[in-house]
Amino acid sequence: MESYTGSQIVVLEGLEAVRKRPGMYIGSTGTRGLHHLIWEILDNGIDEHLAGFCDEIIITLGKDGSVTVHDNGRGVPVDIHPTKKIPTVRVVYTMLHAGGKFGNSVYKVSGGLHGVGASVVNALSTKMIVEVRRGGLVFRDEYKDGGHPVTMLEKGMIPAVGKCNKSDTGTKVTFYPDAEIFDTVDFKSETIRRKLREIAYLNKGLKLIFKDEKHGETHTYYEEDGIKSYITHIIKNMKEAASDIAVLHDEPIYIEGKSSDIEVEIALQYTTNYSEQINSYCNRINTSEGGTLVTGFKTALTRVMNQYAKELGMVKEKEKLDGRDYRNGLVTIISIKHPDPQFEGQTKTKLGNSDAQMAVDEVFSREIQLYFDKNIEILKKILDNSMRAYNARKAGDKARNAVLKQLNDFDVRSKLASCSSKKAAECEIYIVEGDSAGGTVKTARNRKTQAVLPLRGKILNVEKATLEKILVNAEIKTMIAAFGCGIGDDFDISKLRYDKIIILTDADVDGEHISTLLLTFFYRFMPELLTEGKVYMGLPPLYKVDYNEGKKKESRYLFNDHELEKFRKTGKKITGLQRYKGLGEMDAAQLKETTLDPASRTLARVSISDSIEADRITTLLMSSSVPPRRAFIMEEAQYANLDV
Ligand code: 1YM
Repeated sequence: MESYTGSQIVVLEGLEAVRKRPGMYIGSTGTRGLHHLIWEILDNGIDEHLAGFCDEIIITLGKDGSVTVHDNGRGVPVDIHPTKKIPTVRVVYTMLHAGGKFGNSVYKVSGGLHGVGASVVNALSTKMIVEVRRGGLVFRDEYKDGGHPVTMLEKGMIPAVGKCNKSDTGTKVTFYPDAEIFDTVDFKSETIRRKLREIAYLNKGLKLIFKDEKHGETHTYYEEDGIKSYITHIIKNMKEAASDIAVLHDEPIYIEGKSSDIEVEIALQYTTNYSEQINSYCNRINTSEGGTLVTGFKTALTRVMNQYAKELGMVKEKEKLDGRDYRNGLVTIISIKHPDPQFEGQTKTKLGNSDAQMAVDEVFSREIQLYFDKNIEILKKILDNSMRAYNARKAGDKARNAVLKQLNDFDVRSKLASCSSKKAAECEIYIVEGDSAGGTVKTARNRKTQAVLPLRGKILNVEKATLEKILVNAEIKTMIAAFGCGIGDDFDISKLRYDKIIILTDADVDGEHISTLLLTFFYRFMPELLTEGKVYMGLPPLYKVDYNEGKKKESRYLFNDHELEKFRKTGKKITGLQRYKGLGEMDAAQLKETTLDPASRTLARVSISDSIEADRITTLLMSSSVPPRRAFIMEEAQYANLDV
């Protein structure tokens, strides 16, 4: 066996660092971090598609717990790397790369946790096999135990293991995640399917085949029309949720163009809905905090529409329509490809490049005018709709101002048990289902830092209602007043009085329904609460077991049936088992220990990880059937980034 070269030893030290602090590289060692391994390998295949060399990727979930990603691109180079002096493929799979920028592909992914590189996946796997087809030969490089090469080099090169057709090229990577690193190594088919669907929408012409051997199913994702079909998908979901929503024009409008080095793609369609929805992506990364690409779009739309409104004489001189009116009912996807994206903001999902603003503005205003000049009837319908929005807004402003004025201390004091500290950074608010549980929480809480707002009954379904209607609801009014940061267009997160908003409901269908309604309300009117990670779910335990540990009597809380099952397998002698039907069954001391005390409670942070998911939250789940709602809460808790 050839000995490692000097650089190879440094390499393994790098991968060892990944094993020591995996969270730093993949976010968490929970379900989310586990799936991140797939996205990481997949990203390289998608980069190859963006570079124009790959049109099919097969993802296989093996029965043996492995994942295989196979693309038909050029194949990772196997020649000797000019500076590292080992085969390039080994450099890619064993060396850490800052920011993941590697190779010369123009549009590399480099935001958030993306692009940490394939070597991180290798570091966190017990076994990894990379098979490259290139130049009529098949190469195979294998690693074990977190990136240690198994394949012996011959004259410094990876030996070919077979021949293939010269035109048959590609990269196939198989890995086995390390069960000692991850809390679970159980991949979720549903999560993979949802991600592949989004990738297909954002990469038209790329075929993604998911072979789910665990369930004996195959799914293919291919969207010839890319983001245009994405719009259709979103609107279909909206209609399922609220049957009275219609479109103003039959087909989504699709625009594409290039300005400098920036490729711009926009799809949009107007609906009769009240709200607007803009999903934006840069190099396929969901820029959920928006940024320059969204600003460019909004400015251009307002300018172009103002001009048309004036030319067509549809708006009187004294009426002052603004951007909000022109975006009323609008569903838009903006997707750009930028050679050097700068991601900013709290969650690194806000695009900062000013040239992106100019590119989107230029491409959109040029192309939309060409479109409207040919489709004047559609333009008129949109302008009519904007005019209606303007009139409703004027009427609504009056009503809203009246309601907001009423939000005085009396309203809040009647329901809210506030905390004495005025320092937002240390304060938390518990929104608790039911008056009786609310009462116990009030007794058990830390009065200095923990405020309690009990919710009586169900809050109204906010998806279909206008803001004016919603503001009539007493529970919601109290909540807005307690948060202190306004709502809708007036929302200002810097005024939020609490660092954490913690939803505490029973672990039953009603509880799930209430939390879904609350999350939907936040998502629609205070989305920053979610994007800034301010919202948490309290996770009260489902069981308390008393057991004997040798001669000592011990007790422990368990959160679900799975944990109980696991506990039973330990063979410990169980002397008592209590199942909590609801928060109301816990006494103040138990509630304090399990859900209030920061030292011992378990919270799940609620996040919106991708926009299809966000879209699913607001639309599908608000339909009248109960099962999909439950699915959301369960999944969200599972995805949650646990903060113990
Ligand atoms: C299943 C995962 O990694 N495909 C893949 C990776 C690369 C290439 C092609 C590639 C890139 C370039 C030139 C280039 C990578 N190559 C490198 C590096 N699929 C998967 N397919 N030739 C081939 O970017 O110039 C890193 S990734 F650095 F070696 F070029």
